Amino acid sequence: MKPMDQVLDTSAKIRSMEIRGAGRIATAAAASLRDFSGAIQAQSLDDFNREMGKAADILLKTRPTAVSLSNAIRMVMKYNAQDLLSARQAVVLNANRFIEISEKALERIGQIGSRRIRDGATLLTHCNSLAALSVISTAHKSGKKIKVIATESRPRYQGITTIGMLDRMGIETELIVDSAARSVMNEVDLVVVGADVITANGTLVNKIGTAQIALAAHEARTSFIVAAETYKFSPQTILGELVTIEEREAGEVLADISKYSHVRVRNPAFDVTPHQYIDLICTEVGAIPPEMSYQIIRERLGWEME
Ligand code: RI2
Repeated sequence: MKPMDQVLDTSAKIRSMEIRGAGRIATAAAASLRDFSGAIQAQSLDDFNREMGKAADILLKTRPTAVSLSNAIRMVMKYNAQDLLSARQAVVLNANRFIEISEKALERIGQIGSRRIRDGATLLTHCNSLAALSVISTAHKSGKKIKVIATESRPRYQGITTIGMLDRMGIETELIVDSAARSVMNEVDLVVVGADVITANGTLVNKIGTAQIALAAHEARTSFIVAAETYKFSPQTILGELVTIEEREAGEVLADISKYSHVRVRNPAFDVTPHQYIDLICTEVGAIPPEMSYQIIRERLGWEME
């Protein structure tokens, strides 16, 4: 396999969602750049920089919403080497550091977030988020008796992955269709979801359906928390940049559209939950109100006005 084929293969898997989840696509991209840096036959530092730039670009274009991807790529590509050997070493170091930080963050989010869960609580989660599941599994492992209601998360049914994971942990679980969220909300003590992007003002961008769950939780006075590593916060939003919402193929929603001549299927993959509906964001550096997102970006992502 040529070095670039490995990058193209990882990119195809991210695009098709064989590799999915904001955290997992970020670590997969970091690992892909690391392996690529060791495999390319660059003759000079300029060659190396050019090839790394191409690979980073390909990975960056796979999915447009999750900022974890661009943050991970930026962290890996932040090398300022004088020669080829040190450039390679820096990329490997950066990538491995990112992957390690990401794993540790999940553990810490679990510890911090699980403190919000009381014994006997019923939780609701949407889609499949490793960060949200870390909160849930840590609460379970600490001996709290919990029940989880999981949505299917149409159209890709990531909820089925979630119930599989909950089942393997031995957690009492109920599966509902997405539109049943309001019907069960009065039984729910706490909603916990992951994040694809958190903006400078604490707005959450997450799997389609999250916003109406947040709205239902707000109306039912049910707590709504987000579990997210700090690399899910978007530095670009400080500059006023809007988050691009990925629109995926119609075929994910309706297999055969050809028999309808006046119908267009829309398939936005994410939606936007305003910060007013979020009680807390659990990150690896602490549980913060959404309004503190700006500080997280300034302090954790080394963001500088350019
Ligand atoms: P973790 C997923 O996106 C979901 O929206 C999920 O809430 C979010 O990433 C975060 O997941 P998709 O790839 O990083 O399924 O917490 O579109 O695993």
